[in-house]
Formats: sequence, structure tokens, C-alpha cells
Amino acid sequence: MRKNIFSLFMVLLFSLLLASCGGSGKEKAAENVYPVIPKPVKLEPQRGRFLFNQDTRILYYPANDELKQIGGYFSDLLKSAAGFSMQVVAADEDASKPNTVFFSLDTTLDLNDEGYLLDITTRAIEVKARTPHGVFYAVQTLRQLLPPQVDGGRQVALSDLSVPCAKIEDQPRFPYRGLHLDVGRHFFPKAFILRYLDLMALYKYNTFHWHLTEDQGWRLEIKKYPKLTQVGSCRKETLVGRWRGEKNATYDGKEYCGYYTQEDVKEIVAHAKKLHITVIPEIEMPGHSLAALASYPQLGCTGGPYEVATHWGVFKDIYCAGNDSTFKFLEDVLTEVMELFPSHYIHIGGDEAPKDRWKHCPKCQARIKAEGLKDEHELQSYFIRRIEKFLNAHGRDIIGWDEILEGGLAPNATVMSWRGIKGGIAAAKMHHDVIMTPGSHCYFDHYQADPKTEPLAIGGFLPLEKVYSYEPVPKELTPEEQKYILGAQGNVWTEYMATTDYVEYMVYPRACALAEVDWTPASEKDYGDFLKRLELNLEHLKAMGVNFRPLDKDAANTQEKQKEKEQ
Ligand code: TNX
Repeated sequence: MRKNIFSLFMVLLFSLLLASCGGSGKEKAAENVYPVIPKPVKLEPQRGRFLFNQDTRILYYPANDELKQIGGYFSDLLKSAAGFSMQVVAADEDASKPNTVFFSLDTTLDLNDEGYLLDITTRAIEVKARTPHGVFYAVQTLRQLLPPQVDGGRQVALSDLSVPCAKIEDQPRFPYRGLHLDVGRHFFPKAFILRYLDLMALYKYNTFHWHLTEDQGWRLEIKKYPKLTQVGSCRKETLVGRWRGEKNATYDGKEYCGYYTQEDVKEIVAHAKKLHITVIPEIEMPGHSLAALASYPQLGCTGGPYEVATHWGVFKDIYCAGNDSTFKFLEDVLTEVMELFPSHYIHIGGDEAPKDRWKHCPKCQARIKAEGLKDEHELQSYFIRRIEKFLNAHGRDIIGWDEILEGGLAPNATVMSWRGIKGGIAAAKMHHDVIMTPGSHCYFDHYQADPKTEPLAIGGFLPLEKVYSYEPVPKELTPEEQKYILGAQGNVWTEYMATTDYVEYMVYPRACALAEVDWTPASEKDYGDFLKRLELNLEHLKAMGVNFRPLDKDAANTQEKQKEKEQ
């Protein structure tokens, strides 16, 4: 009996001890939160935190300029919040030291080129990747694990300057993760473009599609054709409200101008490079070209005169395809574009080009005959192929909107599928690369809620959850064909976005959702979990003063409506 009581006592004591250890351990682990977006492929939470202090150093191995640069970038990120700069030093061996952030490259890792391993312990932070891209993305993950005030550059108490311990294995699902910006309809200053890129990097986007030319404005300095910016970068006024045809239009009577100098572009491209972002310029042809025609009327079929457009829509005056001087002009422009932009791809537009003028243009008709083309669609195809040949000869490839499929696809073109996913499917079946940007899920110019409760937008309805639900690989494709889907892109057309604040309101947090579509394996996606992470993650954007659309706005709207009903 006594023995029994003794063993019962021992068992009780032992289980109490166990429970208290396990309990406190769990609590400790539970203190750590990981609001990382896009969600890493694998994240094992660990107890404890790594604390940064004056003596924390960034070590990199091997001695590699890109790693050194990423170290400098990370040190700069922390500088104002920490009140000190971490030293960035080349390591003499491939081993981490206590109180260091250790970057190393290892080409034998079983990851893709943008993947990384991140091991955060109380002793040190270790980052391993095959290439510097992966190291850069590990730093973005660290950035999201740090207190949000760090992103705001505000001083943080040293005791708060820490990241939660974890073991992370991460890599992107798609190699193309894009965000676009139309600076033709509205022009945004260089400082905003730099900030747009900073935010893209935070969410691991790697491609900025910069839509630089439009009917309503030509925004890129071209030295050989100064009128493009002297004339083409200004419109005499702008439509007020929604476009409902000329009869119902009112204009603001204010001249609207803006363009980027080549120096601006160089700065933007260099900044993007540091953020591991490729800038793909878009020079629209043959449509959306009124600003160019207004500058050089001989480029159109009728010879003009033309005016830079003052309202939105699709215009009938486009580059003349019968005119050899059109191609000379475009080749000259593209030559300067290639000097400014090192990107492998140049986007040549190709969308929304009505064939009305070509039908009645003797030169275009003569071209159709001479080239043995069937119709104006084949003439568009001839146009794009000719430009493609020129760019291919200079080692570049073209991307075009899905209209470039009509009349025959240029041999090496990548297709951006925007009118739904049909174009993407057709192109992949023809073994052409595809970027998915269907209006249904990727158009950040569409409404995010009931239009009555939102600022004026172009139309549509694309709430956050719908963006999140997007699956870029169409079921219709075989596994072999699926490989042609390079990724998805969010498009930001700015007809109705006149201010940088409004652009941010439309892009965030929808761009956070699309970032996860592009990065995280489909099987790991979970909207509820995303929302929980997003709520915390948005504190980073708040700290940076980003005018994102608040998550509780829908709830607030519903409450408003409820109140109205009750009154
Ligand atoms: C269609 S998407 C366009 C743009 C407009 C946009 C508005 C595409 C290739 N062309 O010119 O701005 O719709 O949503």
C-alpha cells in the first residue's frame, strides 16, 4: 500500500513536471508569430528570438559583390530603427559565428535559383542559397519578421530589435512574378516609382512591367525624337469622371504633362536591380499610339493632324503599317530603349489596334498585297514579326498582349493573356511562354467592393479573396504544356487613378494576395490563414505610410449600411 502510494505520488510529480515544461515551452513558441507574405513553402517555428545589437555583424561567404551589396542593403534597412549600422564583412570560412547574420552560397542545394534556407536561432542567423537572389529573398523574409517600425525607419528599443527563431525552406512556384504600372494615362514621379519597387521587393515580386507609352501621353525621353516628349508628353486637358462618349464628356481645361528623362530611367533601373527586380519596358504598337502620332504625324495613315488623347478608350488612329518610316522610327526608339533597359524582354503591346485606318490606307493595302497577306489581322502579325525580328537580332525577345495571336503568332513571342485565359491556353499549346494576367483576377483597376462605397474606378469587381483564389495554370493544359506558364502579373491601368495615394489604395493589399499566388505552392494556400498573416503584415505598410485599402473597410461598410437601415 505504502509502495503504491509512493509510486502514485512519483507518477503525479513526474507528470506535473512534464506538463509544466511542455506548457511553458508551448507558450514560448506561441509567443512567436510569423506574418510572412508570401507564405514560405516550409516554416518550422522555434522557441526564442535572435536579438540584434551593436555587435551583430553580417558575414558573407564567398567574397562576392552581390552578397556584399545585399548585406549593405540589410544593414541600411535596420540603421535608422537600430541607431547603429551592422558591419558587413567577407567571412574567411564557410561557417557562421555567434551574433552574426551569415550569408552563404551553395550551388548544390536542392532549391531553385530564387530559393533559400533560413535558420534563425538565438545564437545566429544563417542564410543559404544557390544564388544571391535567394539571399535577397531571405532578407525580405527577415524584414517581415522584424518589428514593422523598422520599415518606417523609426527608432526601436534595442530589446525589440529581434526576429523569432525558425527554420525556413523556401522557393518560388513561378519564375515570373509581375506587377505592372500604366504611367501613360497618369504620370507618377520618379520617387513614387522607386517606392513602388521597394514594396514589390517586400513581397518578392521580381518583374516590373512599366507601361510607358499611351494615347494620352508618351512618358519616355528619346533623344533622336525630341518631339515625343515636347509634344507627346502633354495633353491639353483631361476628361472629368467616367468616359460615356463625347456627347456626355466634360473636361477639366488643365494641361497635363510628364515624362521620365533617360537619367531618371537609369536611376530606376539601377534601383530595381538592387532589389532583384527586372524592369520590362512597354512601347505600345501598333495601337495606343496617338501621343506618338501627335508628335510625328507622318507615322499615321492619314498624316494627321493628331492630338494627344484627352479621354480614355480605344482610338482608331494607329501606326501606319504600310509606311517604312514607321518601322525606321520604331527601330530607332527601340534602340534607345535597349540601351536603357537590360531586360531580356521588351513588351511591344499589340492590344486594341482597330483596323479601320489600315483598311482604307493605300500603303497598307499595298503592303498586304506585296507580302501576300490575307487581311489586316495578318498585317498586324506582319508588323509584330518585323519588330520581333529586329529585337531578336539584338538578343532580346518580345512580350505582347494576347491580340498578337491573331493573324499568326511571331515565332519567339511570349504572350500576356489578359482577355481571360484563352489566349494563354492557345499560346501554351503552341509551346510559347505565357504570362497570365486575366482581367477576372489580375486587374487592380477594378472595384474592390460595391462601387457606391468606393472611389470612381473603371468597373469590374475584384475583391481580395478573388485575387487570392487565382490559379494561374489552366486545367486544360497537359503537364508538358503547363511548363509554359511563367507566372502571373497584376495590372494597374490608371485611367481613373490620378494620384499616388489612389494607386496604393488599388494595389495594396491585392498585390499581397497575388504575391502568394505567384510564390506559394497551391496546396499550401489558405485564405483564412493569409488574412491572419496579412493583418499583422499590413503594419509594415502602415509604418511606411502606404495608403492601402484597410481590411476592415468592408466590415465598416456593412455596419454603415446596417445603421442606415435602422435609421
Ligand atoms: C484594356 S489590358 C487595356 C488597357 C486599359 C484597360 C482598362 C490591355 C492590354 N489594354 O488599355 O487601360 O483595359 O482595364
